[in-house]
Amino acid sequence: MNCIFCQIAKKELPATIIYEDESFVAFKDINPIAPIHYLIIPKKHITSINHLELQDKELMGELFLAAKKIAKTQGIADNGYRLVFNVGKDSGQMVDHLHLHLLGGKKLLWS
Ligand code: DGP
Repeated sequence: MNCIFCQIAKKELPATIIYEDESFVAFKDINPIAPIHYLIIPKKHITSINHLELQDKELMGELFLAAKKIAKTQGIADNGYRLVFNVGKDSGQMVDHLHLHLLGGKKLLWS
């Protein structure tokens, strides 16, 4: 499978990794739209939210806990941040590996 986010998770492609644990990698988005813009991905390849299985339930809970931890360590937990999943073509999902956008560092407008 030729998945760029799997390759980033395996360190076969470069990225600025800011967090890693057994199940997830988080790295700077190559095209940031906020002062802080990270992508948090499961190391397991899942194409999108549409492709989740019941067995992924615990992993997805852990994904949100990782996001909370990263927001805290990056100093944006108190001011607030936005978590976004794009799902499918109408959302603009460009990379077919489930990823959670973590955005912060400024007041975010909804547009
Ligand atoms: P989405 O539209 O939700 O699929 O967002 C994918 C994001 O991934 C987009 O904001 C740009 C980012 N991106 C795409 N390719 C790369 C890459 O090779 N490296 C990094 N760091 N980010 C990437």
